[in-house]
Amino acid sequence: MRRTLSRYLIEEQREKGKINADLRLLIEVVARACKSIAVAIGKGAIGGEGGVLGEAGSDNVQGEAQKKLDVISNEIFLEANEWGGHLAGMASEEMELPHAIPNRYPQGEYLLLFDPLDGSSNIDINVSVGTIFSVLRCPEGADPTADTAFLQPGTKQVAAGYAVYGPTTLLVLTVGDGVACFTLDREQGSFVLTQEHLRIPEDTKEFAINMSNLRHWEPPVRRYVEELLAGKEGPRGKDFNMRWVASMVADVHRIMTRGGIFMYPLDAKIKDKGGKLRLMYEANPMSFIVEQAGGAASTGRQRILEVQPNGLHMRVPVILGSKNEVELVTSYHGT
Ligand code: P6P
Repeated sequence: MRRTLSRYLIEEQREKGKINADLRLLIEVVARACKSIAVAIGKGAIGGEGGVLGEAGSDNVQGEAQKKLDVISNEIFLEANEWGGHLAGMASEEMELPHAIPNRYPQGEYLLLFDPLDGSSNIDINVSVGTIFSVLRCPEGADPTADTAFLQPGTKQVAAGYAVYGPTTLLVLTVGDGVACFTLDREQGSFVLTQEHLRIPEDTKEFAINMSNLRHWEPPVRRYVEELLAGKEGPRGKDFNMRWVASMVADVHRIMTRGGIFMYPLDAKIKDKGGKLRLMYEANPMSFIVEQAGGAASTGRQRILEVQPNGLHMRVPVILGSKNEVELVTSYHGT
């Protein structure tokens, strides 16, 4: 009997007591929203008037040109999640301020943060993109329309996941009981459990970084990468391979599948912003997932999950993946 996402979540609730009914239902709604985004992206391939490719003609709060699908994906997440009664509020990469749950709907105890379509610059070249989400509890008495309710360290997450829209549509999820991977059965329209208890090998021969920023890197990262490039003749004594999809979800999923280290470090070009990737809805959920699979996630100077957020769209350096590699490059920051 195939275990669907629904069955997995019911087991996590009833047999393990890891989640309650509200969180189970919230994750089911998020999964349905990801299915809708997968359909919207597929329509983009059709193009023409009904197509959803190309620029939306607007910028998001990050000052990044929005793709039509960025806006559509954000709307899908808001509409799917605001009526269910599980949420006190939502926050998105695509919106400056939190989204209040309309008064006509019941409020719940959770906060949902998401990057509705990460890597969307890859859409027009048909490379895998994804959705990243994080779930927090709304603090007692907090105003969920104020970003302060959301500014909790990543250790407070109760669930996190990502969807990969690629050759198959996958949902990778943790509720704090390891990491499970579900594959969308397009005929049934349901996510089927295809891997449970994913583990990231502690060692690797594969690294992911945008090499074009080399001249901007801080010395510890430069030292670490140059040692990888030196291969078996260098201090590491083995050759390394490099991958860079420029879609965090795709790069992280490769690491979840076969190990590796992903780095978007601080560099002189983005130093004033604190980094490239966003803490609340990219780094934190991915770090929760990676740590639950036996990996590590650091800014280079501290554990990402322990960073105290100072803003909804705060950026941080990200170094995550195979534990021994993350610890090595982090140790270089200490020297
Ligand atoms: P660069 C996509 O825009 C993203 O936020 C992540 O998905 C990805 O890892 C990174 O930026 C790619 O950045 O500078 O290589 O284009």
